[in-house]
Amino acid sequence: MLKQGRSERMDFIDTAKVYLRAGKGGDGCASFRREKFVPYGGPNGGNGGKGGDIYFEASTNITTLYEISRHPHIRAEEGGPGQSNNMSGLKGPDIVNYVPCGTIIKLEGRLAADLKNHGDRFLAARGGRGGRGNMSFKTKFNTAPRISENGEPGQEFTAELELSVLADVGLVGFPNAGKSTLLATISAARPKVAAYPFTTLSPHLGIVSHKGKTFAAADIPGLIEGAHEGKGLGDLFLKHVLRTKMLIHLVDPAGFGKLKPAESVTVIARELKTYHPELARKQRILVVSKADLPEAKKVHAALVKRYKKHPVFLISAATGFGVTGLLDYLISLLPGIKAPEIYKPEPDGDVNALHKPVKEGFKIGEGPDGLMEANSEALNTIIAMTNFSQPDSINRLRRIFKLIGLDKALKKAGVVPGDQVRIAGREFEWSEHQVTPPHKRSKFAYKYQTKTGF
Ligand SMILES: Nc1nc2c(ncn2[C@@H]2O[C@H](COP(=O)(O)OP(=O)(O)OP(=O)(O)O)[C@@H](O)[C@H]2O)c(=O)[nH]1
Ligand SMILES: [Mg+2]
Repeated sequence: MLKQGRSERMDFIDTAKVYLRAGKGGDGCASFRREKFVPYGGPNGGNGGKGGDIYFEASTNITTLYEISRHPHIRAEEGGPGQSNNMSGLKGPDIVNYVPCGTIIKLEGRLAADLKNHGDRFLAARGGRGGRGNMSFKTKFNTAPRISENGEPGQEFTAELELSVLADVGLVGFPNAGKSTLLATISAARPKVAAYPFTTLSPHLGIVSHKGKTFAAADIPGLIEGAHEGKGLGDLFLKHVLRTKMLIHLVDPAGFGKLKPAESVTVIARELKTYHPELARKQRILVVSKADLPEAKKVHAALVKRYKKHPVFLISAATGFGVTGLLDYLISLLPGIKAPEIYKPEPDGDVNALHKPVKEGFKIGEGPDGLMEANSEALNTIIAMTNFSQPDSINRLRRIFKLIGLDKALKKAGVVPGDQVRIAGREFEWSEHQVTPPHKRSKFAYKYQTKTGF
């Protein structure tokens, strides 16, 4: 229903900005086995389930980013909480977003993935791990831990998606040159064809099969002089031929407006070069279209004379004249040309690299209200995973602060016992009270017991 009345151009969306939030891990459970005739049943709180991940997957069934741009907030579900009886929580379901082949994904401004082929998958935001239940904190020395972790928060990113259609051959030229007619003749694609300029408003992809060989061809809206300044439909669509192996430049023997065919060739060449040097480097084949028109032969002969090094073809998509010859030439050339690497994903754009290891340093400084603050991604996680309702969890947190060197760093920054400090957004009163780890406490007791013969 909604589709009615929407223009072709509105449906073709080639950029989208989406906000991703992967699922938080489920909280761990702290419980003890209580059963008749089973004294000291021990801890039996299960771990929380992992939060849902968010993926992007390339699919040939999708041609635009329209759907995804309409739902820019993507959130995966939380993992289930752990339960008593040592039951783990359920895993939060993953979300897979399907995007067209040729979608580039930037995470926080860094190019993280280029999904080229059907089925290529990219993990864009990882769900948090489930918090540990008290069962997993049980040791020889601490057999009744009253500690459980909260689930780890899921990763959050702003992702920018950009579609750059993947084709082997790009069709370029002035409006009305016959680009769409040619694509419709050589492939099953059915772009709109009409006798007025700017019929095509968005790129079209067609798969061409010729003598057992297959390649993809892309038809883009017509270019005019000054396209790089936004004239006509501008050069917005040129990025869709950026990754092709070669270009077919269609020349209308009737020219375009006041421009003669030969002049139109230089104008298009200039527009391509202004947009991206890669387009000027690409092999370009000149093809005079509409061979059935009386002036076509003359125009073809003039271009052959002018561009001696280039092959110049004469075809008619309407009658089929010369089309086979052109396709023969294309399939002989294509295997020898490598597609240019325009987009190279940065290694640190990957989601795993964006997720800093826990040992990463922290920043210490005064906050806007004069309180001493310590911040880092790892601290955020540590605080979020601490269950502040359990005294033993708070003691564990103290030991972690000591272990990662936060104690020393705060002392160095001038914090004295009794001061308020803010760690990852949460306020604490700083004390140097040393907490003996339970295993050390118990070890001592154990040694003592063995020495005294208990
Ligand atoms: N006589 C003749 N007319 C043709 C031939 N190929 C295309 N045409 C006509 O030329 C006109 C424009 O064709 P399109 O294929 O829409 O041209 P286009 O280059 O895609 O145009 P835009 O999408 O506006 O950039 C249509 O009226 C076609 O019927 C041909 O080989 N011979
Ligand atoms: Mg067209």
